[in-house]
Amino acid sequence: MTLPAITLSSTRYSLRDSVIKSPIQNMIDLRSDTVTKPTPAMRRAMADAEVGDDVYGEDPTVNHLQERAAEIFEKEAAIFVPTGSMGNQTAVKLHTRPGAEVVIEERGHIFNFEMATMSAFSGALARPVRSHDGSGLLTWDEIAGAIHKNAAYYVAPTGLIALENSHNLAGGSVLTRERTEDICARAHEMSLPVHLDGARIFNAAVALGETVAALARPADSVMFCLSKGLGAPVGSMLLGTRAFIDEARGVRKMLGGGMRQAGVLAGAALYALEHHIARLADDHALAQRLAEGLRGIAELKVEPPQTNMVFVDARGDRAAGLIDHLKSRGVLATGAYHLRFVTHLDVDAPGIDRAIAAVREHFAA
Ligand code: TLP
Repeated sequence: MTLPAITLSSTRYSLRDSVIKSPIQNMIDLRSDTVTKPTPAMRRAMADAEVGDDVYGEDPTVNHLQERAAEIFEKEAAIFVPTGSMGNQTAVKLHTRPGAEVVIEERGHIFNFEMATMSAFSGALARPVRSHDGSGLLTWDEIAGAIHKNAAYYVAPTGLIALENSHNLAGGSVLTRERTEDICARAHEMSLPVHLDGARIFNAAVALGETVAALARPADSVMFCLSKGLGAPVGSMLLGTRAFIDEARGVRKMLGGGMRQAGVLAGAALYALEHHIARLADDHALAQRLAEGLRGIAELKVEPPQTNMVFVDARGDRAAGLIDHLKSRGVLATGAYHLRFVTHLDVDAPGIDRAIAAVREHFAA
């Protein structure tokens, strides 16, 4: 069978057309901070990046990124992974044995939004824990109550404690350095490792006035995302001891995450680490602006934002259809009655004001 020849000119859209005609263009896209596009300067850094085959460890830009991330976090080593989920699940795999439990806050991303990978891939079982004050930020006592250590032989042993900072589904809330230190010190007394899902740890650090190194220091491993508030198009990092990262390389390959000339992505990541950290404060200010603008609408309960997320409870008949109304006004958010709005480097104050106006218009009708 002869396949028809496909030439670039015969494809329906050129790359440029698809960018220009994307239906999402000109929308105020507050669904997530994952939606950002690389800036022109970031694209230049990508184009200029030296590359090699990273499966052979020969991509100089990836190597530089890994060294730079380890330096910033004051950890021994780092590995570049395509996604935050892969970074988290690589850590779960390395810290646990099949049949072990992972103690995690009940709204944790690793438990709720990474399929059932911890069971399918690592044979681990989540032991979700509710924070009694509803904050999503567990205390040591709450964690301790869920740990099985030297329990009866028919009880699954705890293998890992997983923390999240900032905690996405708990409103982008931040775990303080002191709380993290306390949890990790007590876990280590019991010889239990702690993994920190720091997808947005730079947001937490900016909000708390801490360094990411201080927030991550007591944890055995930490994952952070480059493709969220930092604005890179792809990629996350997993950090820990050198021995842990050496093993992580094999797990990443098992998961299909061995990348080749990934330096073009690492170039964007290095640019983001250089230029996009301090500006996260602007995203936090925009979240405050949005929360302020939504206050006083009777049908809404607005949670005070701590970082770049605004969660809003919209109850009652009049709240129905809010998300569709927003879409019709060019504003995107996620959720139906529990809405999430996320600020990031591709939205500005006029965009936020447009979102506020669209919500107000819905309830004024
Ligand atoms: N979060 C995404 C969705 O999956 C919900 C988002 O839009 O917020 N940890 C945390 C705390 C995350 O929020 C996410 C992504 C991940 C891990 C996974 O990162 P990716 O999407 O790169 O696998």
